[in-house]
Amino acid sequence: MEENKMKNKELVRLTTAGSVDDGKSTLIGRLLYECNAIYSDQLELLEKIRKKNGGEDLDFAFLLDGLSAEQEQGITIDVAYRYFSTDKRKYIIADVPGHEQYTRNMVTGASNAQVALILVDARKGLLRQSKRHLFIASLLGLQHVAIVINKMDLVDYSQAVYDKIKRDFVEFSIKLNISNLTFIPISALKGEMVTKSTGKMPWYKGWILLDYLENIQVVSERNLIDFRLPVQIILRPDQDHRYYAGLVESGVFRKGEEIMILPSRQKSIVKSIILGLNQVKEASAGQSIVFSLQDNIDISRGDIVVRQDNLPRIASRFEASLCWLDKRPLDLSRTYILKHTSKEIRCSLDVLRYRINTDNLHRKKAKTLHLNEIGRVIINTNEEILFDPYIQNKNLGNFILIDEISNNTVAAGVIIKDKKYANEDIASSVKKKGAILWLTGLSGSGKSTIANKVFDNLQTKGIDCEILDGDVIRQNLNNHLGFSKEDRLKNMEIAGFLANMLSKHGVVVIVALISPCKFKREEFKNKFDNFYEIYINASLAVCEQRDVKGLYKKVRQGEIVNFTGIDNVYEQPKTPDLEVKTDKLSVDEAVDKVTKFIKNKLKLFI
Ligand code: ADX
Repeated sequence: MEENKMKNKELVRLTTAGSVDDGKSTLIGRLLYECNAIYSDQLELLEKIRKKNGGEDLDFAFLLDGLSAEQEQGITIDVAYRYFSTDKRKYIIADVPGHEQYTRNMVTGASNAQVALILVDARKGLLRQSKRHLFIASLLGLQHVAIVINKMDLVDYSQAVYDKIKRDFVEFSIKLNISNLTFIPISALKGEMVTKSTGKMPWYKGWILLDYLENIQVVSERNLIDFRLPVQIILRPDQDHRYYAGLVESGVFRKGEEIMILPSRQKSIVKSIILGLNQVKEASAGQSIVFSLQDNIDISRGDIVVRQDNLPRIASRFEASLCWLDKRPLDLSRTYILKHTSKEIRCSLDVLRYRINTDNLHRKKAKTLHLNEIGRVIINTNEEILFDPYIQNKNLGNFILIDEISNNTVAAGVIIKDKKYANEDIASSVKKKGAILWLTGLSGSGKSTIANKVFDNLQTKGIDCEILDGDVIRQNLNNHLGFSKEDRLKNMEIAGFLANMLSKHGVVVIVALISPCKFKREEFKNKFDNFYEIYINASLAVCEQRDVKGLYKKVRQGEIVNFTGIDNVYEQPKTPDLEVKTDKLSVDEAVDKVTKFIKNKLKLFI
């Protein structure tokens, strides 16, 4: 009966974080003590210490500190887990050291916690470490964060002090993704507002810490929707039977259901599920099972069992937030081992997009990440991995990086799902396609300007693109060509040839060429895949008035002959795929029009 009661209690995982000396050990000791989780011999020891030191309060810090290896250094060095329970809930506290250099431990402690208690010394307020801890809590998507303002006894239980600290934290956390932020003023040493209140802070109308812990809603972290089961071991008890073992990372796995194996996409029906020693009808997130399938299909370690109508993403390039945990800084020229679910794959960190300054949340360009620094990276893996974004499914969205030589865990990361990431993904499908945007029009109509800006738009979305500009091609390849009809045709031929070659390899090529010959453009349209004729149209008068390069002036002075639109014909497109009237639109509008056009053609989300 007793045991049953224990079993049914809801489990709450807490992580604590704070700075050195803010009284974390005292708080945890106090919680354990008041929830009767301290042994009598430990209590006797505390009593002895109190008498020896002549203090009036038991010093719980001794209790915890005495247990770990930190006495000499005066700091706790590893994550230690403590347990206590109330009538209602069971608690596991990850006791995470406050020293900034141990961010690594905070990541470990917080990665499976539902609640973070961030301790603050009332006399010191919001410190760098608190900011870092808040940031990590938001990065790891913790459901609840409580700012526990300790040592209120040392500031005369002052409301003004509390208000100021609260204001500072709120201001800082606005930019963070933390849904539930709570503030609790306490004195761990005096036992005020930890499990009870003795009325020292009548102005405070919020939770007592323990009541807060007892009452917050802890939604199960388990994702029961997206069924994912990475295969860890393949068992062959005899020739005819094959069993597979693995942990149901998320979702529910049922006997008799059709499943799909990734990456091979083979399908089968679940024949049996064994949990412990029993055959069961279903297994859910968090359970390690053995199962068999109706068909004898080839499955390897690291394959993932899913349902066909709910697939994870498959990619060898993705964007992630990374917390660097090694003394040796990140080296972009090296490879690392990415450990994700049951797979270990070699990877390189392609791009360090930025580093986050956790003091002010600014993003900064950086060449590397040092110990405890956090940044946004793009990772390339040697093989495709199957994943979900972290916010959707923690288990399939997190990974660690291992140094192959030292075997150290050098970083912990979460795979991001955001707009940019989605574009990365789509960009790779565009890669297979490629396209030619052929901008034709008079000199001065705006072809190069538009080409450059559209290029920038596409490139920032991770799309491979290139510009072939008439001036540049002529300078580098075709400087033997002049402006006769014949030479212009040759010029077009060469540009068309290049564009087609590049686009076949998945590049979006933006050509900016007067290309006055209609039949040649038509020929390209028929010959090349994804060729789009875009007419950059401005009247001759407008082009001449702009005269960006001063050429029209020279023409009028007789210094240039055969000039398009003046003494050399420009054959307007009759049915261009797109017409952009640059004498009616602003540059931005024109660029927007072309960008939207290509976006639509290639189904991009820009
Ligand atoms: S095309 O007619 O052969 O397609 P292209 O786009 O490569 O022309 O080159 C045009 C550029 O060459 C113009 O932007 C201008 O700077 C320069 N240019 C020099 N002479 C002429 C000319 N007679 N006609 C047109 N452009 C000229």
